Amino acid sequence: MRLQVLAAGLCASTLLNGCGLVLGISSGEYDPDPFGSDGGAGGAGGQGAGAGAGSGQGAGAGGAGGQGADPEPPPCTALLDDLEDGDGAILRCKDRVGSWYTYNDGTRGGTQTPLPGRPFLPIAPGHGPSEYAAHVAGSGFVSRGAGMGFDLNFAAGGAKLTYDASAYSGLTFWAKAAAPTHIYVNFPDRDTDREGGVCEGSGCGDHFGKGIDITTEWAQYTVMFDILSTDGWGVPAPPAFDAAHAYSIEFHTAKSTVFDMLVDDIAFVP
Ligand SMILES: [Ca+2]
Ligand SMILES: [Ca+2]
Repeated sequence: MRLQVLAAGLCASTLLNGCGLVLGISSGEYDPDPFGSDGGAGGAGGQGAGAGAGSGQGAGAGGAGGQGADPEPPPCTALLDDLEDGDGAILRCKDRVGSWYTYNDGTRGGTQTPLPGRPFLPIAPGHGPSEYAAHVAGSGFVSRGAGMGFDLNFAAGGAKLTYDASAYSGLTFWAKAAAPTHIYVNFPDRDTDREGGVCEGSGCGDHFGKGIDITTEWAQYTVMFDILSTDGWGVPAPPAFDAAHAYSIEFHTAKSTVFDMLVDDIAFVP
């Protein structure tokens, strides 16, 4: 894959106050409301969201409550999650509901924290002065690797559905790792996720994504949808990232990677 990460300095998002933010920003420059989503940190607090921990195969253990009985969810902002409510569900909005999960290739002897299917709880501290970030660590996965991610339209007890992200042009987030680590930001969609019914057997999982190098300091990364690519082994070969039918967003490590990483303040780029 071509390495073409757009750093925050490109001002890809007008919602980001810090157009001048560059890699390695000091915590003292943290903007507590970087996405202009006033009240966003508490947006999911009243939804009864539990400690979701769905793997790719199952619904989260918590989720955002039953459908139909809830009051009208708040309108969507570009912010997907800042982890500040301390649970495993992404911020709920009118169209988005989902939980964080971890996954791996099932290599015997591989280790991962948290394990797939177990509650996914944010850990402290988070990016800047924030309290929480998403965390995954592990090693020993020698075939397809491992990672963490969250679904965009998968309520507990319901069906895993696609989300229409076509109004957005990319994704931005903050990340750091215990040691410099090459990761992929992947976007499972209708063509590459088994759930979509398009890909075939072992030809599923070649998601559109982008490789980036995260460092030991918090830094912001932006990945635009129009530069995503696959590895080329998907069957049938998916034509292009289908942003109108996205299932999930994953922070993936390739096979045989030792990983211990944090992700926070994940948002779509308008
Ligand atoms: Ca949450
Ligand atoms: Ca946070």
